[in-house]
Amino acid sequence: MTRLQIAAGNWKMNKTFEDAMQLSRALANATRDENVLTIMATPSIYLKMIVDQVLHVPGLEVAAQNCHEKESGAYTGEISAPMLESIGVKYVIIGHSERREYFAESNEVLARKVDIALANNLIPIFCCGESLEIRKSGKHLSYVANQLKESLYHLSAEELSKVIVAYEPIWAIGTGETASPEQAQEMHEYLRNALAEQYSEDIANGISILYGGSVKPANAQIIFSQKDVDGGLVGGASLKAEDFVQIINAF
Ligand code: G2H
Repeated sequence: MTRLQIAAGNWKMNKTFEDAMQLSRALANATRDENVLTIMATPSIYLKMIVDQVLHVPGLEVAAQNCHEKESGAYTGEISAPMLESIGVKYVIIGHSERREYFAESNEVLARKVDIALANNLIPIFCCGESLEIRKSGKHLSYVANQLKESLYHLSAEELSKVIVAYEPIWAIGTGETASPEQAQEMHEYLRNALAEQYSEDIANGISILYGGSVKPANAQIIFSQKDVDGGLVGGASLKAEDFVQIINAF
């Protein structure tokens, strides 16, 4: 089965307005493989402007980096899934390890965020991954599979088929240290098998599983060439158009 290949840039809390618009313009105008779904997860304050800017650009989409678990209400400072849908955003990152760590987002909260995203026609990019401590204990495979279980397995097969999974080992995030291609493949294959067992082979084979954690132009190709790696969720290297374009073209 051919799965969607995806290069998603997670800008995190970077870029002022002018710089953000310049980066999205550069990506819109770049010579890049349009068969690779390219996603820019921008700071929420710029989402509407960037959605409008890239509206007719093939293969280029916009994601939010988070959404609240409730539809609406007295949650000062938060952004809801209906708000994102109303400005034309199609994707939302859910459960990034920085959200889990700094904002105490549990698997249960993330399950609700996945639900609210899907209910509002947003495609969740669901992040999972283990700490160095868990990797060293040798329990990383079951730990990450459990994150999927607790946040995704309540979904129907039809709902699950819409989700993109991103495996991001915490020890490789922003550290310059990358999981080896073999370590990435081992985890992706394990997760795909777990999804096949819970749902079906067909469904598991259709789900794009991205790798994240210090992906850069120099290592993208070898990581993306692994059988169960369908692309990357890229932080630091997505902040410069020339680097990110090299990553997009590395499939
Ligand atoms: C992991 C990744 C993007 P970086 O957080 O989600 O960031 O590529 O900088 O490690």
